[in-house]
Amino acid sequence: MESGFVALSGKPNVGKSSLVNAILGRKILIVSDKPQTTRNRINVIYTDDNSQIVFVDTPGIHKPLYRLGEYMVKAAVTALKGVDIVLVVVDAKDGIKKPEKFVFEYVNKSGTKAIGVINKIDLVSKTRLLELSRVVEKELENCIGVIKTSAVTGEGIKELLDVIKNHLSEGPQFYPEDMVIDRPFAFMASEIVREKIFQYTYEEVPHSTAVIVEEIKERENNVIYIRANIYVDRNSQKGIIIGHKGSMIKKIGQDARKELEFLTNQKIYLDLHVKVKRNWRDKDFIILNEIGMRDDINQ
Ligand SMILES: Nc1nc2c(ncn2[C@@H]2O[C@H](COP(=O)(O)OP(=O)(O)OP(=O)(O)O)[C@@H](O)[C@H]2O)c(=O)[nH]1
Ligand SMILES: [Mg+2]
Repeated sequence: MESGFVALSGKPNVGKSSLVNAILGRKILIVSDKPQTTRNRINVIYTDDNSQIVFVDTPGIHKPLYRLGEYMVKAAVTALKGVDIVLVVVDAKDGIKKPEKFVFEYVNKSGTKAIGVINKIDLVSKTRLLELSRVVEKELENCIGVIKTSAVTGEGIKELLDVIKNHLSEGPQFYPEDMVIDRPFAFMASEIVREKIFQYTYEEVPHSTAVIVEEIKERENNVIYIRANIYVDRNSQKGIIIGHKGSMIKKIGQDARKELEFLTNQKIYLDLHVKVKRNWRDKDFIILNEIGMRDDINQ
């Protein structure tokens, strides 16, 4: 069997997690139209008859403002080492500016083989792509190819997978063939709730939110009971998450429940509670540990 580890790297919001979902052909990772959606390093496993590719999704590399952000960037940068290939994802619409060069610097320093991925090609003209490819190829020192993709239309996804497969070598099967993610169900559940918060709230609110699943149990009637706490930075944000007469938390809960029911094929009872922990992004290690940052920091 051919196998290997492939990290995705790039500034926030370029479509790293969307690309992993597109490759796997199903939604496994949460995505949103706001930057800094992904907070952890997450392994997503692609397996077919003769290969296994472990995609390592990472948080977007940015200049952090909070300790949470520092941990996220550290998790992203650490992932560059110890993988066989890094997919350096850029947004075709944004082009190559300072934030992209900041990412390229880390990638070049890692010495890892890189494939440039120009994503969101559905949003730009073909002429622009030629020039962009040239720049990416020039800036990435260990570049073994540049692929143009759209995680939305699926264009270029097969080609990307083929190029990755061409660079894999003989290796072990790292995970069981039916495993698609290396995180427990509680993590998936908290991420899905967080995705709905990212979808429905704005400005600092999504970024000030953490979701921690406190309890999961299966009841006699086959209903899975999930209790989760939603932590925010300030009282005003608690009000926004709850919404007028509870309308917002209801919407978040309904959407998350439906997705969880689809995922598990079981009825879900989702019990959400909103709590305030002032400045948790800068100092609350309990929360940072709970949302899985500690593993990322210590590796
Ligand atoms: N039009 C278009 N939109 C895309 C494409 N790929 C991703 N998006 C959108 O871009 C936004 C960001 O996608 P994500 O996959 O969350 O990006 P990310 O790089 O994982 O972002 P972080 O986790 O914040 O670093 C979402 O709104 C996606 O729907 C694409 O190929 N075309
Ligand atoms: Mg992401």
